[in-house]
Amino acid sequence: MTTDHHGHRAERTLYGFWLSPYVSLVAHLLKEAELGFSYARVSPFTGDTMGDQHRTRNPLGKVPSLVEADGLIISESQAICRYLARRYPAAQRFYPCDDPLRCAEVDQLNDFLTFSISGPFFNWFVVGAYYPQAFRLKTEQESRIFSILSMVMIKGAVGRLVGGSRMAPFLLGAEPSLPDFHLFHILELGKTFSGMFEMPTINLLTGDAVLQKFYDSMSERPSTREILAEQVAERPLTEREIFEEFGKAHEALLKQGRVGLRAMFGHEV
Ligand SMILES: N[C@@H](CCC(=O)N[C@@H](CS)C(=O)NCC(=O)O)C(=O)O
Repeated sequence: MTTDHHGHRAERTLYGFWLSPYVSLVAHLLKEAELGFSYARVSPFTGDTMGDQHRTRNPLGKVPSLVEADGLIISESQAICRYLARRYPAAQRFYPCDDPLRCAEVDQLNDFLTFSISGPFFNWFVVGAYYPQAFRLKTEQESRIFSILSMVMIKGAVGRLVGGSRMAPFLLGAEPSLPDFHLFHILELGKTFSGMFEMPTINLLTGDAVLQKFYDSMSERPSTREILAEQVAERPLTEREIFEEFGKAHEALLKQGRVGLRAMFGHEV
């Protein structure tokens, strides 16, 4: 049984770190559905996600993982959110799995977001800035080309999403649902990391009034404010881990990776 930071017995524990958009997405649904949880930090930057302890929660070595009081363990943010809605009626307001028609509407947005925006966005940021800076890779030219192509693809997909949704101010109208939380955390990642990695183009809010209105409406929600405050509080630790510890924790992986990159790019990396 886990305990919260006041030492009380906690019902469930969310493992991960606040700056992860996927961890924050799950936290968002938990908070909106008023499902209490405690938080335990597991960081990929120090190698903890690949450690034995976390691999018992998720053999794939990713966060978030959610552990329930009855021992159930589940990973993958979308799977966790769907599970919560199926088990707890309070979460169905945001993922209406009891209503096939409304749920289909939510699912199609979630799937588009995951496949065409969130995954490619993550790769854009990892290949374009995060790995090159954290590992000090000499791949400026290659990373720049990847970044430009990613930007074109992702901005196009975001344009389709916004153009094809109600945006009043949320994707499906006046009330938010799961894809709104997902979109918000992609936008927030772009906003935060564009500054941290000096990569202005990944801030998708720049110059987009409709997305900005969506972002502002999401930001007014108490759940969002709480999550953003946690992110701000944890940011110095996360920055230190990314820029000072990440390379050291992944030296073995890096050694192999450099050989491959050198062979592909034809120069030292
Ligand atoms: N599809 C997963 C993505 C989770 C993910 O990529 N999490 C990152 C942190 S933002 C992670 O655990 N990275 C560690 C690694 O890839 O080794 C989800 O939605 O939960």
